[in-house]
Amino acid sequence: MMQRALLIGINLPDTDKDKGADSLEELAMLSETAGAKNTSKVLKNIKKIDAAYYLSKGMLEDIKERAVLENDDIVIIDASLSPAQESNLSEYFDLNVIDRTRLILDIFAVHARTAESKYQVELAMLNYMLPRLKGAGVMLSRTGAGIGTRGPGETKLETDRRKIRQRIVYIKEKLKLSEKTRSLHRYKRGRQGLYTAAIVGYTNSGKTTLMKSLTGKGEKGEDKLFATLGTKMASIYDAIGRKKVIISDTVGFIQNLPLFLVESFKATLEETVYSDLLIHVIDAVQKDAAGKFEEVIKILDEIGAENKKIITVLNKTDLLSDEQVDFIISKFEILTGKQALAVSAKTGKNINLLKEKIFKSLEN
Ligand SMILES: Nc1nc2c(ncn2[C@@H]2O[C@H](COP(=O)(O)OP(=O)(O)OP(=O)(O)O)[C@@H](O)[C@H]2O)c(=O)[nH]1
Ligand SMILES: [Mg+2]
Repeated sequence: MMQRALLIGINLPDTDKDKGADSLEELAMLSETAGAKNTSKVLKNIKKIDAAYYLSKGMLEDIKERAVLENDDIVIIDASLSPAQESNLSEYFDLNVIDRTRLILDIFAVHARTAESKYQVELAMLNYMLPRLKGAGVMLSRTGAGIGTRGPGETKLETDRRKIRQRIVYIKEKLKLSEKTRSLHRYKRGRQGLYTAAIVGYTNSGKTTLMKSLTGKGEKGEDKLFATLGTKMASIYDAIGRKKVIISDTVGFIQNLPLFLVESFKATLEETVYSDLLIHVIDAVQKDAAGKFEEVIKILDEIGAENKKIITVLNKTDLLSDEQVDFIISKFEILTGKQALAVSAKTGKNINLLKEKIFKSLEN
């Protein structure tokens, strides 16, 4: 389903200029991943957030005029809107209006494959919907298929408040069960002296491709945000084939990821929290690699994985010259105080070196 989307980027007074534009670029990628076509973008400098509409009166008029001219189907605001702001804007524009969170939820819904990730996405969506229900439970957003209205898999999302609460309890129990199974597996691995390493990083940084390059298993990477939502595991062996480390690939991070979404993915993220080592993948060619690095570290803090051993890899270096790679590595070191290993998951550059580092760091 193709929808014309008008994307509204936001520059707040206390953040630096590039941040809003960068985030808007990312919003464009997100909306493309969600299936929007012919998106147009506007960046607005906000002096003060309006309680009822988020945007100022003048901006509202501008946007409405533009949406009519362009024949847009949906307006996507690069912010976290309150339920009231969302419905007020929707009414004012006479269009479906969604925020960044709902767009991400929508992508999650379409990409969830495993039973566990479907439950996790549904849980996140139900939690998102609860405060947005009117009366007995009518969703504020206009229904009908399209971005911002989809549920995970074939599930029809419940809209009755009482039933939603029951469903949340049911899903939480299901997730607790899968958590138990995981913890049992971890316990067994621990008893066998098996080490685990989790690949983490910003979405689209190349985690799944690295997984495949390291282990020979897993899926092909995709040029999409949030292609991976569940956890996949595969093993690597040391040079003499005696020692084994289990590698897991998991959901990527993004800036302004709402905490409730992180919490919904607790079961998946546990592999990260309980692993012996993290392999943090950075996309060397994206804008603001250092900012995205910080964003990932922040989320690792939030899920309680801040004190882990970390190997940082700078991926996609096949797209850069040696000089550029050296420059980024040293700049990264100055900015973060950390060393990074330049690799290419695609061509296999330094992947054996990475393997060596993995075994070495787990020895001590
Ligand atoms: N040139 C180049 N492209 C790469 C490399 N590694 C990954 N890519 C590409 O980057 C895109 C994203 O790769 P994925 O492996 O799916 O990234 P991911 O981190 O798993 O992404 P999500 O699961 O969506 O968070 C794909 O188009 C890959 O082909 C690399 O070393 N070099
Ligand atoms: Mg992936």
